[in-house]
Amino acid sequence: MINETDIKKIRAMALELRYDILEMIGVGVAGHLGGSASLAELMAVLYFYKMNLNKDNLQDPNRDRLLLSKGHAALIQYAALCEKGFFPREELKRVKKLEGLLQGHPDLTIPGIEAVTGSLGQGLSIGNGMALALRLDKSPARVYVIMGDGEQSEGQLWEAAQASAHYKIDNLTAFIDWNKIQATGPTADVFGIPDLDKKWKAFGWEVIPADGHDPEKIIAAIDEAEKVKGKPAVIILDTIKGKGFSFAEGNAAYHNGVMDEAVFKKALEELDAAKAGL
Ligand SMILES: Cc1ncc(C[n+]2csc(CCOP(=O)(O)OP(=O)(O)O)c2C)c(N)n1
Repeated sequence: MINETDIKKIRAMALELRYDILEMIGVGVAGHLGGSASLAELMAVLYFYKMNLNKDNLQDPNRDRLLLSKGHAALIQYAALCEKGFFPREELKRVKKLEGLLQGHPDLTIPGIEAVTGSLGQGLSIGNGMALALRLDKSPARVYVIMGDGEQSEGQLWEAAQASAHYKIDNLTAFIDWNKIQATGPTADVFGIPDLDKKWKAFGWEVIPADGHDPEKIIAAIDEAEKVKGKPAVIILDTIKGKGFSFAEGNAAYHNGVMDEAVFKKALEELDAAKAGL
């Protein structure tokens, strides 16, 4: 079982990742704050506690793989990869600049990125292929695929979900960032997928719900998912879009919004207050 000190470290890392997101977006430029911030705790758990992935094993066939199927939230993945030392911090200042390494969606030129994502609905298909290859190689590595709740409207995703069940893929853990808001408004209004848990169950998956902002609960859910054999497992993370920034929480305007000076300052102040309270 994870101890209190390690949990604190994960919480602290999730905060650092949120600072990094702010640094990348800056003032007066659109950036995916909401769907990045909702994943901070999960990313901190995966990259800094769970996954076998570091600077020295990036080419190791037995490394764990993470695919951010909701690729528009790349900033949170870039933050984690940067904190792991996969590229210099200066790159955070050059996000979405032609001369920079980090573009608007994950790209294979970035150390630690395993697939190009951004066209929603494709990550699970890619993950299935990787997981099957790893199984053939008798590798202990696991594949983690992170999807959005808005992304659940993509048909390809449900074909992939059936394939995972058919092939009894149990070396892959899928996540749904159930933050209930997509690009233009509440997911339920734009393209609702009611009974998400029942649908995944009906598709042959083990479904595990978890509080997506509680590192301890996330870890317990991942451990539970790993114990599932002979079928795939998905963790539905109950999250808040824009978590950590009061003005962005549950607010579709910050899906890909612009912060002015005042809002940016408020964002920093809120992170500072959270840090002081750790
Ligand atoms: C195939 C495809 N259709 C549409 C889009 C445009 N798009 C980008 S983000 C987004 C909403 C995604 O919502 P969700 O999966 O809930 O992500 P989150 O709210 O967690 O950021 C859409 C429709 C896309 N990237 N790919």
